[in-house]
Amino acid sequence: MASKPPKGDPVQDAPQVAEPKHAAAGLPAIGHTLRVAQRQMGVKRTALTLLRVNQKDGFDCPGCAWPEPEHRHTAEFCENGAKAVAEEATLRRVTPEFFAAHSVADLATRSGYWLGQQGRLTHPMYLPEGGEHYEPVTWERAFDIVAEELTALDSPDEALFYTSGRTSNEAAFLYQLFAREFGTNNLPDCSNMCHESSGSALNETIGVGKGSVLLEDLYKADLIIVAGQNPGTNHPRMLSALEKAKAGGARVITVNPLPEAGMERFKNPQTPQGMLKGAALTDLFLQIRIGGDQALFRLLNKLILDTEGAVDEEFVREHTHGYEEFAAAARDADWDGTLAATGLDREVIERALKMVLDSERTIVCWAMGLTQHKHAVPTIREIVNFLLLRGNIGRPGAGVCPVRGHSNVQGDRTMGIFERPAPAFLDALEKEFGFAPPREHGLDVVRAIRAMRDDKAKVFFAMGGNFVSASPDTEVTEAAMRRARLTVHVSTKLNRSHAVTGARALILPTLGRTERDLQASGEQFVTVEDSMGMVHASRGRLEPASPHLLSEPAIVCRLARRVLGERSRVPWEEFEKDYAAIRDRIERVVPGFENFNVRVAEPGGFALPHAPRDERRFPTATGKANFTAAPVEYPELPEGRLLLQTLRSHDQYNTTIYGLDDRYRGIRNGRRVVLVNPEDARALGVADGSYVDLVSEWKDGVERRAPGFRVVAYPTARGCAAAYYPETNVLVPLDATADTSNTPASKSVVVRLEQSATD
Ligand SMILES: Nc1nc2c(c(=O)[nH]1)N[C@H]1C(S)=C(S)[C@@H](COP(=O)(O)OP(=O)(O)OC[C@H]3O[C@@H](n4cnc5c(=O)[nH]c(N)nc54)[C@H](O)[C@@H]3O)O[C@H]1N2
Ligand SMILES: Nc1nc2c(c(=O)[nH]1)N[C@H]1C(S)=C(S)[C@@H](COP(=O)(O)OP(=O)(O)OC[C@H]3O[C@@H](n4cnc5c(=O)[nH]c(N)nc54)[C@H](O)[C@@H]3O)O[C@H]1N2
Ligand SMILES: [Mo]
Repeated sequence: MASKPPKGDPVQDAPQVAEPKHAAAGLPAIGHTLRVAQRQMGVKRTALTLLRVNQKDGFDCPGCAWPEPEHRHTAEFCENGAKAVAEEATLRRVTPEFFAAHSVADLATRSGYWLGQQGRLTHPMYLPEGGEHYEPVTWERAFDIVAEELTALDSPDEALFYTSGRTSNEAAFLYQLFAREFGTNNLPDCSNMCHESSGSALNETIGVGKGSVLLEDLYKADLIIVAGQNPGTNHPRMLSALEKAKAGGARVITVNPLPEAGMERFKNPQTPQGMLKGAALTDLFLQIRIGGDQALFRLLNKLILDTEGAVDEEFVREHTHGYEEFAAAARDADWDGTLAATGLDREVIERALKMVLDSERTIVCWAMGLTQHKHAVPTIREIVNFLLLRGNIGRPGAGVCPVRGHSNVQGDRTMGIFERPAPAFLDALEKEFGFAPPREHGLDVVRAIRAMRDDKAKVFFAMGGNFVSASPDTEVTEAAMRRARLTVHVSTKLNRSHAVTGARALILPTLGRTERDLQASGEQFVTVEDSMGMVHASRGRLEPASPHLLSEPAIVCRLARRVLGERSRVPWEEFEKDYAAIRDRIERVVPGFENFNVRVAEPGGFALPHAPRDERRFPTATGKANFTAAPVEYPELPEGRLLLQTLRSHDQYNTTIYGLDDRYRGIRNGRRVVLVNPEDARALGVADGSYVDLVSEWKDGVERRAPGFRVVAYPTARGCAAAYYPETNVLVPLDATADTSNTPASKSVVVRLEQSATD
C-alpha cells in the first residue's frame, strides 16, 4: 500500500525530494518563521509575542532547553523557537462544538498533524464510559471523577502520574508532592525516553546526573565534540554559541551518521556577514555508523594512554577511582574492531586524535544519538573516561554537556519528578510536610506501559505530553492505554493521546508559557531550569486562550484538595494563591535553592551548584570520579538489513508536527520517507523514489510494520537508515531498551525493507 494520509488531512503526504542543504538559518529561516507564525497568530500578535521570547521580562521559550546568552539581541532569533511559540499562541480554538462535531472514533483516524492544527483547547472535556463524544464538564465535576477513580483503586500504585518536560518547577514540585502524599512513586516522565541514559551514566561516574559546563565554558574551549545531536533543528541557538566559540579559537568535531546542515555552516541572521556567507562550524566530520560511538571513544582512550604525557596523571591520582581496570580494558581496544564498529577509516580517527591531543580544554556535547541505544549508558560512561583521562572535568572550558530536550525537563527532575527518588529527597519532603512518602521505587515509562497492559495500573494521569505517540511500540502502548479505567490529560493542544483513551477520559485544558497567570494574590510567574543548571523566571503576557483555563499549579492544588481532603498536610490553597509560597517550600526541600524568591528576581536568575564543576568534588559512592570498564558493544546487523534511527524533521516538536517539510534535508511535503545510503539501496535492490514498508525484526518474533515509506537516496553512513518519529514508533519494541536506564532504543532498530504493494 502506498502511503495514504489519514482522512481529513489538509495535505497529502507526497514527499518531494531535492538536494540536502549545507548551511542552516539565514534569510530563508526568517521568511519561513514569519509565514508559520502569521498563519497561527496574525501579524500584530506575531510581532508582540516573538519580541518577548527569552527576554529578561518575558517568558521562557517553550522550545528547547538551551540556555540564554547574557547579552541578548532584541529578538534572539530562532526559527524553531518561534514555531513552538506560534503553536501555543495560535488564534485557532478547539471548543465544545468541535468535540460535538468529531467523535473520539473520528479523532482516532486523524493524523497528529491534523489534530495539532485544530488549535488550543478551551474547556474541560469528559468522555463518559461508553460515550462516543467528549462533553463539556465543570472543573468541580472533573476533579470529582478523578477522585472517584483514584479512591476506588486497591493501591495507590495502581495510578500513574506522567510528566512531559514543559511543566514549570512550581507545578512539578506540587505534582510530585501530590503523587507522593497520595502514596506512590509512579512518576514516569519524558526523560525516561530521552536523557535518562545520560543521568544514569553521569550519576555513577561523576556523582551528579547533569552536565558540568556553563555557556561561558563553550567560549573557552579548545575543542568541542558534538556527537549524536542535530542542533541546527533541535537547539538552533546552540549554533550561535558554537560560532562564538570558534571565533575564540575552538575547533569542532562532529560525530554523526548524517551530515547535518546546521553543523556544516551557520548563517547567523543577527550579523550581515553571517547572512551572506555564514561560518563553517565543523572542522572534522566523523561519519559514524549508528551505535559505534562507544567503540570510537574506547579507541581514542587507548590512543591517549599510548601517547607519552597525554594523561593528566595528577588529576587521575587525586580525583579518580578505577583507573587501572579501565586502562587495562582500553589497552585491549584494536583498530580493526573499531573500524568495523564505526565504519570510519583510520586516517580520520588519527586526525581526531591529533585534535584531541592538541586541546587543553575539551567539551563533549550529545543528545538522542547517544542516549537511545541498548548500550547508551556504557557509551556515555566511555565519554566520561575520555574526559577524565585529560582532566577535562571541573575546570573552565571543559566538561560533559548533555544537551537536554524539553525546556524544563531538567528542572522537573530537580523538583522530584522521578520514579526512583533519592532517600535524602524523601527525607526532606517528610520533614517539611509531615507525611511519610512511599519509599518503594515507582514505574518508569516502559514499566508503566507494561503495568497498564497487565491490568496492574488503572488510572493514567498526564501533566502534558503525548504519551501514546511518544512511547515505543505504538500498537502495544495504545492497547495498554485502552485497558485503563481512566485517562486524564492536562494539555494545551489536542493530540492522539486524547483519542486513545481508557474507559473514561478527561481533557483538562491549561495555560501555556506565553499566557498571563492571574491568581488571588495577583499575577504570577513560574521558574525553569535550563540544560546548564541555570534557574530563571518565566512570565506569560498574552491573554489566555480561553477564560476556562486553569494553570498547572492550580489544577494540582484543586485536585489534591479534592482527592486527599482533610488527610492532607499540605497548604494547597495557599500554594494556589501565591506561587512564591511554593518556592519557599522548594527552597527548604531541594538543595541549591537558598533564598529562591530573592535570587530568581535577579535578571538572568542563578546557577544551581554542581560539585564536580564548581569544586572538583565528586559525590559518588567512592568519593571520586569513577572510571568504568564496560565491554565494548555495537549493534549487530544481519545480512540484508539496515539499522534504522527514528529522528526529528525540521518541522516538528516531538509529536507536534508544524508542517510537512524538512528543509535542510531537502524533503518537502511529506513525512513518510526513509533515508538510505545509495549504495545500500542498490545492494538491497530498492530504487530511489520507490515505496517500501519498514519491517522491524526483534527477538520476540513479532513482526512490526510501518507501511508506505518513500525511499530517499541520502548520504547517511553505510548500513544505516533514518525515518521520522513518531510515525516509526510502531517499529520500536517495548522491550528494546537501554541497559540500566531503560530508555527505548529508538536509534537502533534492525529493519528490512519490503517493496510496498501498490494500490
Ligand atoms: N525544533 C525542535 N526542537 C527540539 C525538539 C523537536 O522535536 N523539535 N525536541 C526536543 C527534545 S525533547 C529533544 S530530546 C532534543 C533532541 O535533539 P536531537 O538529539 O538533536 O534530536 P534527533 O532528531 O533525535 O537527532 C538525533 C541526532 O543524532 C544522530 N544519531 C543517530 N544515531 C546516532 C549514533 O548512533 N551515533 C551518533 N554519533 N549520532 C547518531 C542523528 O543523525 C541526529 O543528527 O531536541 C529538543 N528540541
Ligand atoms: N521513536 C522515537 N520516540 C521518541 C523519541 C525519538 O527520538 N524517537 N524521542 C523521545 C523524547 S527525547 C521525548 S522528550 C519524548 C517526548 O514525549 P512528550 O513530552 O510526551 O511529547 P510531546 O510531543 O513533547 O508533547 C506534546 C503535547 O504536550 C502538550 N503541551 C504542550 N505545552 C504544554 C504545556 O505548557 N502544558 C501542558 N500541560 N501541556 C503542554 C500539548 O498538548 C502537546 O500535544 O518522546 C520520545 N519518543
Ligand atoms: Mo527529549
